[in-house]
Amino acid sequence: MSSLFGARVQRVEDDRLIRGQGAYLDDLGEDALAVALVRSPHAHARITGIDVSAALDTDGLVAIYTYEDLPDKLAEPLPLLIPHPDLTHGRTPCPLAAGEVNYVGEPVVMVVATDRYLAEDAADLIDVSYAELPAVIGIEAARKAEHLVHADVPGNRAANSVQEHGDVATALGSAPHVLELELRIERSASTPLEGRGVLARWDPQAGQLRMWSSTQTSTGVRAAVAAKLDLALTDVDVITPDVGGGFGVKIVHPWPEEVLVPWAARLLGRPVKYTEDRREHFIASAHERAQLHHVTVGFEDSGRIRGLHVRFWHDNGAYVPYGLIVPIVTSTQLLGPYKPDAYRVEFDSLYTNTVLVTPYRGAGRPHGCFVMERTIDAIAAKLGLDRTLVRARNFIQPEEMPYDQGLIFQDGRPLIYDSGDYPALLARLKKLIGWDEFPARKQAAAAEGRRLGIGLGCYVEGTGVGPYEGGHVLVETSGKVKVATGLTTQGQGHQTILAQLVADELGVPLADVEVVTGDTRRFGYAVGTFASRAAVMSGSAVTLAARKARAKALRVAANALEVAADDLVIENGIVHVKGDPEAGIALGTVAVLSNPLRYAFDTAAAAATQFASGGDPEQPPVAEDDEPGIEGRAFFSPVRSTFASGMHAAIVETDQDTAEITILRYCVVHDCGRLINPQIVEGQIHGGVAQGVAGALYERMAYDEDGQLVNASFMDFLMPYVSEVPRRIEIDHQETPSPLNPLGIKGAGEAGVIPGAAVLAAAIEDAEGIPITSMPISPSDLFELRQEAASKVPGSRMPGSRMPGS
Ligand code: MCN
Repeated sequence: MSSLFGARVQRVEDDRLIRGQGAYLDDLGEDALAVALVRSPHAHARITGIDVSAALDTDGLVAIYTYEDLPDKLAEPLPLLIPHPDLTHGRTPCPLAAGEVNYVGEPVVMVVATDRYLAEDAADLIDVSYAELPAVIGIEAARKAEHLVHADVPGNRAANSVQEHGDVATALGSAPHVLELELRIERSASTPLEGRGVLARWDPQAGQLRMWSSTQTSTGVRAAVAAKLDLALTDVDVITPDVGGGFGVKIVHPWPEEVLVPWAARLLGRPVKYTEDRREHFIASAHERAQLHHVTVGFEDSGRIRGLHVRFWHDNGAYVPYGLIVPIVTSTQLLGPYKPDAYRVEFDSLYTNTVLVTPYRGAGRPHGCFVMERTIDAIAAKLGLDRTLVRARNFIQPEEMPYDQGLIFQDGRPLIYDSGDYPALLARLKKLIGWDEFPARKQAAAAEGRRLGIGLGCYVEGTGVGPYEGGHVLVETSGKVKVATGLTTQGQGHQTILAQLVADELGVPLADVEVVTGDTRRFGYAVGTFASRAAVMSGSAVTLAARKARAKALRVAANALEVAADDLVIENGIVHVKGDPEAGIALGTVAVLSNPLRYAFDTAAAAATQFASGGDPEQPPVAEDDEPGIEGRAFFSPVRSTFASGMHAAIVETDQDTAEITILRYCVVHDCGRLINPQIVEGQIHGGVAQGVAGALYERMAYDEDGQLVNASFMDFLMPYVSEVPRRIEIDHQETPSPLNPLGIKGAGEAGVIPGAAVLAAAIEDAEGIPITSMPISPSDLFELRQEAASKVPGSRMPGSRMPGS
């Protein structure tokens, strides 16, 4: 049997989904009551009264709840998921606002009715009165702190954090050249096609709760709900149905609705469901990315960096349920493949009266990559050197691996790169995009009056973050194999790749393996899907579990065939002596033999009879250290994250008149260790690049000064269509195995998005000759930059001011 590891296996999950046979949250619970939420229309206000009287006569109304109705535990602020010593002023929201609202969209009242329309009708009739308070919108306002988001948080500062390796002051002081840059990334968001949603059923006889949530962590939701509703873990099941994308936003657990809905279901004794609508997703889920960075870099004539000092400010929105993960990732992953002699990073995480900020695909890395790559481009420009040369002169070399960056990473462990070959990646990228040939192409285009530019961006990404993930593998007496892992799936293809791994280990056809994810009934211990960790964590765990099942199968078969287990192999679902496929036992029959009760009603049972033996009458039927069945259960817990890497390059054309930006080519070289399924990895890269391009050129959450999100719909928020994403994304893989897991793999799920802003800023800058320091950039932004640049050159004609056709 040829190995399925590394094979371009078609995704097994797609057929069902494409035929419309998927079951997403809103497809479930037709019998459920519906929830609508009255949300704050103000960015910052005190609640002075809630009058529900006008709503009470609404048809179908079942219940109305305000903060005052919540039992003690539910009335407390929701948990701070990831505390950090530097997070001195962590604030999390209550499920319903407790007297004050801190962003437009914050839930204030929950309405339950027989359907969503009626619930919305009743919600419209509820009169909440507010005394408005000054709103703090944007990083500058938060830093000035003329007004405070939380009265007890001075300076609006949730955290201040500093890391340093080497002596940056000395390094900068001794550097022949010093540059300073100010670099900004604006707000964006995950915007999965399916919003958040939760359904809960309470079984009063059993005293048990069953929930379905469109989440990235069913075990996290279960733990939070059990704690908040005072239930034993064993009395709560959380099932993740098909999920229409998450991209980070569905990891926060629990969302207010995730505790309110099961609480109401228990109280009312009826199933209750909440499905977020698109406007709610815009204003009341979570955003990411907004950061302002000040960089001071000192370097030599060669371009080698002596000292790098990055001071930045992170807009964390109104609350920090997710702790400091985003700015910590920026501060530590910013260095990418480079090794400055000394590095100091300091950030403030600041409260603003806007929706909270939690990780969105890339989680702080696109910002870090933008800062580092813009800095390297600025060094190259200052010294008149080729941009790839400056990069190469700063690379960590393959022989220096494992490389300790001297920082503490997001998992609290030392930031040590496990493996990678950055010079080789760069060589591949230059070849793929034709870097050395580009100047001639640019010149030829210029002769035709066209502006072309090329840019590149490099990153290193910590993936496969711990602490653990588990897997369970069970061989049925039919020979089919059931696999369960606790983490959830949102479209990454886990059913396929985990089946590939188990089929390889157990020697069964892929079609005989069925994988279940995100169902606490099937696997109760799990962390979740984020940080590009499923392949490394669950991939390794199910592999180890399958190896255990295999060892057991071989032992049972060896006993039945009266041969040594070492002489046996499993191929096509048959356990047989090496080189003798005719004389073997079907794996299903082995499963029958593994159970002294021989409890099976299929052909495997009949086949098993020929091996029947009474066993040793002096021994118990199941030995003390054994169990019936062919099963394996294992956990994988790596010592630290593994570091994937990659480099992207793009060629763009900017229109002289309209300032329209067109991507002519987009190339990716990528190293996520050994590839389980190159086709799936390429799909992940395509999706990531689409989101990277979106963040660079189109998507921007636009708050006005009162904290109203003015583009809270797909009419105004420019999510790119297929027409805006590069038609062809050219990909080349490099495989540098990780030594930190049994499969040698690294993660791939976020990589595509990371360098998008850096690459496109560089390419536009190259085309225009104007520094690009803030992303995203739209044609009108570019037009304004052209005018600004022209106004600084006395007597020059403003580029871009030429009328079309002139
Ligand atoms: N893979 C592989 N070989 C490797 C590495 C990965 O074949 N060496 C495969 C994996 O087996 C998996 C896929 O590539 O099928 C992504 O793997 P991994 O990097 O482990 O990432 P996760 O599965 O943990 O997914 C999380 C990641 C993140 S953090 C976000 S955000 C994101 C993303 O995945 N959200 C997504 N990709 C998404 N894709 C879809 N369709 N929807 C989302 O919400």
